[in-house]
Amino acid sequence: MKFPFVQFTVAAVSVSLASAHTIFVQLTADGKTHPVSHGIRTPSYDGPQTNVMSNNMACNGPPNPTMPSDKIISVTAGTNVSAVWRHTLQSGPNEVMDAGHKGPVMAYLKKVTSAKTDSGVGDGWFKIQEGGYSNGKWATNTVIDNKGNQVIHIPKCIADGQYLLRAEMVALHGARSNGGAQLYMECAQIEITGGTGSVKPKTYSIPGVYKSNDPGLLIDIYSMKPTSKYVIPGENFASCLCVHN
Ligand SMILES: [Cu+2]
Repeated sequence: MKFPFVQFTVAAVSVSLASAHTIFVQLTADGKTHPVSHGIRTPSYDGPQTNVMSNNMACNGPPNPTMPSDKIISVTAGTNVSAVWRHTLQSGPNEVMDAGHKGPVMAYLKKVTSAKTDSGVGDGWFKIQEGGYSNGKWATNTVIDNKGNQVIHIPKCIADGQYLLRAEMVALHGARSNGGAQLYMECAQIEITGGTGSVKPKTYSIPGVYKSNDPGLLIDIYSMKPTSKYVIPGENFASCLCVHN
């Protein structure tokens, strides 16, 4: 009885790899979990972006067309928010992403005049959270184990105002070849209050912050050992901005 069952399971996993992508569907902030797509430009399709030089690297887009939102989510500086990841807009907490999708997790902010209308494309982004690989475990698997919650600390030291919050998960199962990394991202429209404004972060352009041959994006993860070092893509942060996890 055991052998046929195991074979069936393996077949099911390899089939789901092709289709089990992921979407940042909703945000928990200031103790409140907002509805799916509230204040987030969610796509109807859960596919990745793979061209790091595309404008759609900023806040997603075709072939995953995104829907605008007229909502802005209030966030208090110095608190943690959770970007909630699901397989599709309809999925529950046990359906986040195929566990075979392994890679780093990042979050960025960009200060904007209008969070509802700014495309996010271009300079202004700074990283506020990242997770990579440690002791054989990928940050994506931490998010899956955490029922899809990517915990992001909103820095106390930044200025109040409207921002785009770009949450991102990267799947590296196909990253042995250039362009094979799958990047998943959505942008939430937020208004930060309670910040001190004492730090002006150095900012970067998206697209531009990643290169297709970055060591964290062009990599054979199947040759890694638990002790292997992994270089998370994107620039480093100024102090105060980052919480490593
Ligand atoms: Cu996928």
